[in-house]
Amino acid sequence: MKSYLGLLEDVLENGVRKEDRTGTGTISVFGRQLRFDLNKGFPLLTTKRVPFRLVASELLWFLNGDTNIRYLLQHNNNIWNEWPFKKWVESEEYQGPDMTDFGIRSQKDEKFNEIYKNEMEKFKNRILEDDEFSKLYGELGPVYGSQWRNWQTKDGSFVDQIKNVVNQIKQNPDSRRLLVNAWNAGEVDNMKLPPCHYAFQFYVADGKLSCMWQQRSVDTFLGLPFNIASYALLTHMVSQQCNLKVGELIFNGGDVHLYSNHIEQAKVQLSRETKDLPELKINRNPKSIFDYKVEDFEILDYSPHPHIKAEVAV
Ligand code: UFP
Repeated sequence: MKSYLGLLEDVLENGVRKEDRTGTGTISVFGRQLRFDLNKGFPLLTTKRVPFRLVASELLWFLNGDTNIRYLLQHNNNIWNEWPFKKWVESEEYQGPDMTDFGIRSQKDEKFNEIYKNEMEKFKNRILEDDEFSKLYGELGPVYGSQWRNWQTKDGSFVDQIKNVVNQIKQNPDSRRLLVNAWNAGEVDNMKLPPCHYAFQFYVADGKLSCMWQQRSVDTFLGLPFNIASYALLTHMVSQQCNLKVGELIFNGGDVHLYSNHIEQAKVQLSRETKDLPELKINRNPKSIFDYKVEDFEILDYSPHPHIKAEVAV
């Protein structure tokens, strides 16, 4: 996993200052690739702890075709909360304290942060307990899960890209069309967050399954370690379903950036020694790619350096 740290160094050295949608500010480079041999261990960073449990529940949520945060909250996964929360606090129905620019303000203003956390807790509880509310405010729009499993065609039918790609890998492993695409140009405007990792392709050779994904926008410190683990897990699952060994995992990034409030954290991470990679154990051979549960996965021999706190830019 030296290559991830190499990328952090690259962005620190070559990154150009660039303003961004969130108002945080970044340093950024364009067009980078990382490659991981999945036979050399599971690519979870060892220079800080990456919460694998959250990676797994998010991936299963995508694979379920689900686009409502309720499932994530039921699995104690809070990584998508900010987007629906924004919709809620900007709605006519919301009567609580002013939450304008809550992302930035909660980082800078301790008193506001308390009020924000309190509103967020109330919001989460309502999503979990109130069906109507969750339908209205827990929905993220046609994000990953919807495009992966239910891409709507012109004639109104739906394409299950995941089912199709797994079948194709089994029946036609030499195909050069083993692709899943989440960038649905006609629907991007309805999504709370247009896909960051917008396409992936599988490749079979020598009985091994490789996967390459495309990511238009890369939060190198917070997002990327998560994205690497997620595609590594997906590749292991698909290879198990198709009776193949795992091959390589390849990341292609477009706007690869470090937020200005992650720079010190990135330097801390670079000062740490890498350790041996953990192993992924899948405890069961489920009957399809859609039948996995979080408990089926175990990460063995993972003893990373501690977590490094950093704020998400919303
Ligand atoms: N981001 C990631 N990985 C993800 C994800 C988001 O790095 O899986 F969903 C980051 C990239 C960027 C921000 O910093 O979230 C999305 O903002 P934008 O849509 O403006 O690129």
